[in-house]
Amino acid sequence: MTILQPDGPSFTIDGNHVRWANWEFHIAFDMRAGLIISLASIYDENMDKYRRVLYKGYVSELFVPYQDPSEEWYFRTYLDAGEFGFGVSAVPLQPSTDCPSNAVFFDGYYTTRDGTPVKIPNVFCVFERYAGDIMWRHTEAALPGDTAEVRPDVTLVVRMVSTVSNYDYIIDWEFKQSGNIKVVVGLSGMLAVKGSTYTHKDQMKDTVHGTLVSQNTIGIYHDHFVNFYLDLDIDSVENSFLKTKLQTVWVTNEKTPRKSYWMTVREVAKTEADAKIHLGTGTTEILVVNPNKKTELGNYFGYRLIPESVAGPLLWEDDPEQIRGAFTNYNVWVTPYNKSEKWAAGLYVDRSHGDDTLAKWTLRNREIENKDIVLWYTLGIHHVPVQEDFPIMPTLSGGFELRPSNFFEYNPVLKLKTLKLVNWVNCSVKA
Ligand SMILES: *[C@@H]1O[C@H](CO)[C@@H](O)[C@H](O)[C@H]1NC(C)=O
Ligand SMILES: *[C@@H]1O[C@H](CO)[C@@H](O)[C@H](O)[C@H]1NC(C)=O
Ligand SMILES: [Cu+2]
Repeated sequence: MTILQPDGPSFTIDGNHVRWANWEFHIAFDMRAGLIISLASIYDENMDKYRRVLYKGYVSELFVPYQDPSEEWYFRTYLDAGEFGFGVSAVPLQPSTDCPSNAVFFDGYYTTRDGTPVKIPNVFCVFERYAGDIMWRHTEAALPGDTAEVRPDVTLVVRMVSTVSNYDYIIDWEFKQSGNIKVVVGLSGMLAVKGSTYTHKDQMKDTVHGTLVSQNTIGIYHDHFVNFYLDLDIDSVENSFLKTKLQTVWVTNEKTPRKSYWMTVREVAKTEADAKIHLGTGTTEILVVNPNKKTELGNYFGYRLIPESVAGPLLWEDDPEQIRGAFTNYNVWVTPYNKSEKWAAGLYVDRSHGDDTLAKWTLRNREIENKDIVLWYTLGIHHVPVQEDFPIMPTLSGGFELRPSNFFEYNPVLKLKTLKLVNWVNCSVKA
């Protein structure tokens, strides 16, 4: 496979600053969080300036509770960032396989307890991706000759892989010219397995807490919860959090043949309690707006969170393990910015009792309207192992997207030119 960029990549790197197409942002390595994206701003052609979207975003914690209550397994309820270090566990990316051949690599540094610097070479890669996707298109059938306009979607990906003992987490931050930021967490690696005398499912009489994935080998049920800290600054620091419910309205008058339609009911979250959301229970749009700035048409500048994964915890809230992993009690939380509140399960999580978690902080029920706010989103995957996950699991992905919502006056990629196609005859001859 060949990827050719004869004029080089179309991003520039200045220290840890990356500029590409209409985006600019900063990347940093942190022992605990791994990849940190900050100061992400997008150029607005209409206003002729860069506009801030994300002040800071990173993986704040992971919670991986195994579902086997036996003596040897009950305590396996890992908090991967706080206990192991999601950054310390990051691995050097292999050129051309972990990242495509047009990728540019960054090294990461951290210090050991005695102050010795340690380098993780190739800890991040940055590359332009064209995967054959469509950015936007339309065929105007009413015009002669079926006039069609299509723009292919070229995006920029920042990648890190963290191998926390048995599992490999692939973290991608993908920037799109449309203003979307797509974050994908891919799971691969090895299952945590338990030895057993069973070699066939028919022998399994007592309760086993998983799936027989190979002879004498049980893949234990577990969850993966990944919490993202998202300090959005939608075109400046003071923002508000809105929940928009889509509600069905039943028609009672005779003026329309319709029996029903839906309307939006918008609610501004005034305090932290208003902003706790269980996803999957209703149709709610999650929106961060700048309540002080509107488009020319009068809509607040905003960005939506589009969650792909809506799983929540299945443990009792008073289970000691769930108290430690209480940041999973809701998929979405909003807090006022506080420099001491960075880690969803607390600063010191090892053998913690859950005294310093999102669930505790938000009990103060602070005001969050028109303030510097932080959005916390937990992506969850319930993992019932299957034989195909053994011995190495093909990547399973989950993610979310941040998408402009009345942030621009109109489609920001409308004026983009289409790609110029080049036939590299020599290249195919060599191959
Ligand atoms: C900031 O967070 C810390 C830790 O949760 C807390 O002790 C402190 O009171 C918070 N400050 C404010 C202003 O909420
Ligand atoms: C293709 O190969 C020919 C002959 O070797 C050379 O003259 C030409 O510059 C090459 N074209 C490209 C695009 O590399
Ligand atoms: Cu798993």
